[in-house]
Amino acid sequence: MKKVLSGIQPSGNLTLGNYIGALKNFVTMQHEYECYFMVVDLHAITVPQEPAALKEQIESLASLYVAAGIDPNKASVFLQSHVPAHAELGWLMTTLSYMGELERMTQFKDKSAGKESIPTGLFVYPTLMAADILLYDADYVPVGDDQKQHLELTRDLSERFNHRFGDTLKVPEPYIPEVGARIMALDDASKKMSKSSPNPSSYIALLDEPDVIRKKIKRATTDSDMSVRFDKEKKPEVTNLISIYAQCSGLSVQQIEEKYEGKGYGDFKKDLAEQVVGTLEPIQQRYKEIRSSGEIYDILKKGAEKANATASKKIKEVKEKMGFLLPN
Ligand code: AQP
Repeated sequence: MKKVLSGIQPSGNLTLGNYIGALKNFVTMQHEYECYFMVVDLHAITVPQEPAALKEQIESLASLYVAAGIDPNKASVFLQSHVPAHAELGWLMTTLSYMGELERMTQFKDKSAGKESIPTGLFVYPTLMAADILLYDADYVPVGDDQKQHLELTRDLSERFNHRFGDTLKVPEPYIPEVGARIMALDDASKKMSKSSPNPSSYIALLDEPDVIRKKIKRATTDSDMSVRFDKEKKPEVTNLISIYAQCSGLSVQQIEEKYEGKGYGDFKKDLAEQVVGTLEPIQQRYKEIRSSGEIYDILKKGAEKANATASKKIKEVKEKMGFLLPN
């Protein structure tokens, strides 16, 4: 069976962008593949996190995975920090990487822009991400298209390793949704919707109350043209809202354009808000149940056991190939 692996950072309130670009695909893929879905807590600390907030974000994100429909009996749900091989292979991958290729990563450039002191972790983040994927021989990695460049680096590193030490690591493929691969901020369609944005009205959080969602969509930036048309170049804001509508309703872009032909943005936005509320309400309901039951601890324990079993075999193989002396 082909393998799938992906993760999300517990670095803030999960957004509709994370859901559409990643989580929604996780839920679909668990029925067809052997899946590993992590909370990448070691990645979250590449920017400073307050310990109590980090702990809450980790538990919240793991619970959201399950609330969104990941079945822990089908897929392994676990924390990256519960599987020591991630940090270990991360270091080994760092030693195979070059400064120049890491400097070219656009996410690094964006996240370090304007900072006086740039954390080293932010710089080497993609080598840890490569390790996350390569430990499990993942065939596919469901991500939004902002992660495509990191995945290309993962492919380069695995090919480099195989070339130098012999065939060991699987070269993975990205799995990027056709519509909604990059959901943009509600207030500025030139920026992606991001959970660590300081402006909460730029994103819809998965745990936002229905009335907050309605308000945010009502205020979302549009244009003066007043036609509901998908056009990334000329109408980026409306195009973004259509992508969200399509992903939440299951309608195609064309069906949405036809539905709102000759109507203004008022009706479109009202219906869009109800589509989003309708998508998130069952997730929020299930989330509350999971948080109050404490069941997530058992799920994470079971998930880590399975992940450790796979990852520890791979790290042993990698170290052997590289020339490390293994313990008896
Ligand atoms: N706006 C987006 N549209 C589509 N997909 C998105 N993803 C993130 N934002 C969007 C996808 O969500 C997954 C988790 O991403 P991550 O937590 O590893 O970090 P990120 O890509 O840096 O996401 P954020 O929300 O912007 O987090 P912060 O603000 O902490 O950096 C990935 O698959 C990503 O593609």
